[in-house]
Amino acid sequence: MVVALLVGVAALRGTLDGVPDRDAPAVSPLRPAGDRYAGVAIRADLLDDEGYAELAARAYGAVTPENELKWERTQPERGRYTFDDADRVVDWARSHGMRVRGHALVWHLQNPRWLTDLRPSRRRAIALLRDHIRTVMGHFRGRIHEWDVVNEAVEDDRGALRDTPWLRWIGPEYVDLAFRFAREADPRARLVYNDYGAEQEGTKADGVLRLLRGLKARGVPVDAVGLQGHVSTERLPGFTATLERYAALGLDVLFTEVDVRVPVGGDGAPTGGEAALADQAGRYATLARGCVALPACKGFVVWGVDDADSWVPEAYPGEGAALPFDGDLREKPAYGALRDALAGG
Ligand code: 9MR
Repeated sequence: MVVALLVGVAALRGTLDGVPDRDAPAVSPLRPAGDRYAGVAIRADLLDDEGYAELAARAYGAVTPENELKWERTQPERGRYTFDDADRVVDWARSHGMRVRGHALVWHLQNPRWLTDLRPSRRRAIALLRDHIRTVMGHFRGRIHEWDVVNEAVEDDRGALRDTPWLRWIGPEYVDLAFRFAREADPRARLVYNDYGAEQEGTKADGVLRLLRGLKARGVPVDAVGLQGHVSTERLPGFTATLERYAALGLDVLFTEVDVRVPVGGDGAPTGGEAALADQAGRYATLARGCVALPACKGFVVWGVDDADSWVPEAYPGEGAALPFDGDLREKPAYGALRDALAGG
């Protein structure tokens, strides 16, 4: 049973003895128009897979550590900070001439139990927030050019601030404070508000815009909005107009976690075959063209190197194959479409 399971996992990952044997294909790199960057989310533990690492370095010019900078990883115990995994990704990226986005300083998920179990006073909560932001950003000062300071603070249905420990402990001002502490911690870093489902018109985008407008009005140092871009091949109503509304606030716009999921069968392969892959390529191109058409759009990041390592199948049963490379690191139509669209084609 255990052996069968291991063989199954090995087959999925293309390994037999734990040593990955996936070869990186020869791809031409993404070269986005203007001063934009094209990036990819990377996991520290997968950097031992040479094919994975080589492909990422060949195709992309920037990196986001996928989980390594989240609170549970950087401050697993109160006052004890650990940066080994994040350092590994950051050092690897820099040794390949890639820039690094930091993700994420304040979020309601992937927090350690010691934190969520606390019942701090408002004053104590503010001190915790400041200490964390200061220590984490301070450690990476000069190596991480841009940070998701607050992630997913807006709820989906009403567009109000989501109920999180920080909202309960500090009140709505926690968002302002996080950005102010971030500016203090690294005055040269670009500071980003990051969220999902806000790249199309609707209550979510309205809520995000309302939050950002308030931050700007209060002089809070926010430089950009990060649109995650976890989408399917369905239409995105009001996509272009929504991007323009963010830019009109004087903010940069970034696509920070793009993937395009399609229906898949039990083997993880798209049930729609080539037509599904073509639709997916079209959707990548739409997002990338939206970025290139907008002078304020400065970056486009894909959420993972290949389909074997994507978060999507677990979160959306029956969907997956969401990235530009398949689980054997083979290039899918999405990659060429993304390359052409980002180049301005
Ligand atoms: O891709 C990440 C996955 O490995 C983690 O298990 C998951 C935990 O919630 O977080 C995923 O990344 C999320 C990102 O940090 C914020 N936006 C949504 C992403 C997908 O869930």
